[in-house]
Amino acid sequence: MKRLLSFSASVALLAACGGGGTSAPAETLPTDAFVVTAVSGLLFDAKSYGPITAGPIVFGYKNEDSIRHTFILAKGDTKIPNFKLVVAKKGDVDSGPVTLDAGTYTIICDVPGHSNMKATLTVE
Ligand SMILES: [Cu+2]
Repeated sequence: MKRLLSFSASVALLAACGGGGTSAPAETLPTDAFVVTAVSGLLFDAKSYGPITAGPIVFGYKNEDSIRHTFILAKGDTKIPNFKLVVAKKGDVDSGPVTLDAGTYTIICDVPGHSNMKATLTVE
């Protein structure tokens, strides 16, 4: 019995240490997230997204490019406060909740030089 216990403890330890070499476990996207992907060529994977329903929503952000990208929402010239997703490298994901009123939003990446990374999000 004692042997069995220590065996499973070391398996758990191995599993926890497996993979990337970082101490934090890899983040995964919530299954209910609305996912936007950054792709090569300083682009999002679509020019427009939605329509989605107004209210609380969880966004997921996925990086299929090799450089850092961010995900910010703006309505007109006003950025939605306290909401920013960051994916630093290929394969990274980030997610977070935000509550949106109906309207047309712009999805922006604010990394310097990425000013043409823009897409439209329709909320109704
Ligand atoms: Cu970018």
